[in-house]
Amino acid sequence: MTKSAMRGALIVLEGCDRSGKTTQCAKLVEALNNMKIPAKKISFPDRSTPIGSLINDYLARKIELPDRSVHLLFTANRWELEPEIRKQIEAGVTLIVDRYSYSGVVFTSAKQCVDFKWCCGPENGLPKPDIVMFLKLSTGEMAKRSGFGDERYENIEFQHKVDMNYDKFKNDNFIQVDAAQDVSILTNTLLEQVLKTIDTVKNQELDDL
Ligand code: DGP
Ligand code: NA
Ligand code: NA
Repeated sequence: MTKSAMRGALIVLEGCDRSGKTTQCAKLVEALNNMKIPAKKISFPDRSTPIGSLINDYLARKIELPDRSVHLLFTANRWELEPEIRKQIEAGVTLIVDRYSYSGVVFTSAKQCVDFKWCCGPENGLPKPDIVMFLKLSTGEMAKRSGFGDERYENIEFQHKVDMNYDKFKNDNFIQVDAAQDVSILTNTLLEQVLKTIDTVKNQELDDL
């Protein structure tokens, strides 16, 4: 049986806090929709679900949870949306995702005593992104942007560990982009990759992590 419709692409933006992911995700969806390409934005953690609400309380320091337990909540939050992700992709919608499994692994394993490999386990079987665009912010730029809020993880020292952990993911569908560029130049750079990816994968199966 051949599918007549072409699938959408699963595009993920990753990076440290303050790297501009949220802004760029919104701009990409807007640009694609202006070109009449169906596209939607998804953000992880999705704080609107019951699990997301627990994650929000944890990040806001309202509750304490063991590191592995909260790790599994973040992962469960992605699994909550897994059916919807597959449905949208199959329906031809390109998803621009603000953080994904890579955040899960780099943030938790930046904590002491939680092993990188252990962190990857529960992500297995989630839809694999067709491309991951890593918004790289230099140490100096990160300090300049700083102005972190009160949420857990929002400090330079922890973000440096996160940044170093991202290095472990460098492979062929993980591309690094300079996040310090001018906002609209950065959007154009990312959009070019997105359009290329949409075209490349339209007749391919979606992989699993
Ligand atoms: P954001 O809403 O993108 O600002 O993310 C909230 C914070 O949670 C941010 O510091 C990154 C962190 N984070 C995102 N995803 C995960 C995850 O899966 N696991 C852990 N431990 N932290 C995550
Ligand atoms: Na944040
Ligand atoms: Na965000």
